[in-house]
Amino acid sequence: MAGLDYRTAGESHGQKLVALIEGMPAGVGIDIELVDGELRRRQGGYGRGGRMAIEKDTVTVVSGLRRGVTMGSPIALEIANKDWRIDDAPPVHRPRPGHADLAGSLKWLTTDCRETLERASARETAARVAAGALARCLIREFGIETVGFVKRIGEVEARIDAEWRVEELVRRRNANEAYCPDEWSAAAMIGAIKQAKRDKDTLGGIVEVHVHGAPPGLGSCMRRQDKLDGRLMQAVGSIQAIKAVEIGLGFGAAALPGSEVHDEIGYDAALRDTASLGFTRTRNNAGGIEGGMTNGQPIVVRAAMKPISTLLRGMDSVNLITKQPERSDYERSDVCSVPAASVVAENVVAFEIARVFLDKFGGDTLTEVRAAYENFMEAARGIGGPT
Ligand code: EPS
Repeated sequence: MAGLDYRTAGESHGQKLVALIEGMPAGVGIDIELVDGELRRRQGGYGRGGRMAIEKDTVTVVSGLRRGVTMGSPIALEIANKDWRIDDAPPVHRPRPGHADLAGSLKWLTTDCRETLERASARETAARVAAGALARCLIREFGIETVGFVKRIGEVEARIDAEWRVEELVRRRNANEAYCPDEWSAAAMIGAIKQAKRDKDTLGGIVEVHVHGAPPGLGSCMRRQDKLDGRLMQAVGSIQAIKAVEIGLGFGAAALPGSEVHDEIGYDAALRDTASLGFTRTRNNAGGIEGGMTNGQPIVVRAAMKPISTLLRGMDSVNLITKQPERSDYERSDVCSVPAASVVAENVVAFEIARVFLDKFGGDTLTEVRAAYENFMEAARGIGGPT
């Protein structure tokens, strides 16, 4: 049986965005409110541009559900574009540095960058969010919760307390338009975005995703394709404008000795019934993944987003028809979409967790998945002597 996966189709100013999800077991109740809520959040966040005032993203389920519950058949989702005008949209001959414009025009042998930018646009992330939010309906059944938030915008870095759990992070994040759990930094981030707008410039940043409640043993050290850290890096690294992905301490681990990096192991029988199975760690520098597998600690993924490449002030470029120097084209755009990227990353990570979860516990029905999960957890709690 093929595993869980999804594909997307659609252009920024095409008729619709589409996500096709295959491999979801039967019997999973889908919370469309959750999916629409995540689409709404993706459209928001401080720094978004004019397009978001036009669109009201909501999902239409075309197939795969009966009375709100999966049947095991492929699930097709659609999100309509109100700003559907791809045939009339003007050509773009002056590529924006940083966008797909030049590389795509060379690849597809055209002087009109629109041929590429329509698909390369981050509008496609609406379909990814819909697929990821839908997959969350599966992993929630097993107590797995995800939260994504903004860690940095430009020069402003948030202070995140390691003690904050999912509910606390979500509550704090939802209290401001920067989607940042640290309210003081959130205000400074919004100030930085306002300044960038005045400067006709754009800002990037860092987003962070935590996954709580994932059982140990997701992913594998046996095949490179199954290593969960590598899979998360691919999934998150493929999000538009992401230039780096870290797990746990990430790049920070390079500068420290092993004694300060690795998370010492203990055991507390009182935690036996949690995802950790009772094993405790002094910290979580590993970000919940060792040897390409979950270790029962929260998974922590961080990603760096470059600033949006459409600048109101333009940048030096070349007209692809004349080959003469000109400023790059300006298309209506965002000043900063790091808050939106935190929503995308959260849901993309959730989808990948659902995939590895089904790789280990997969079955045709949720009943079988649950039985496999409970069997494993019981067996894993039972290794070693009695506690
Ligand atoms: C986006 C829709 C796009 C842009 C943005 C993301 O709409 P439009 O191009 O019509 O303004 O706002 O796309 C980019 C940042 C990009 O580089 O392509 C969306 O729905 O997220």
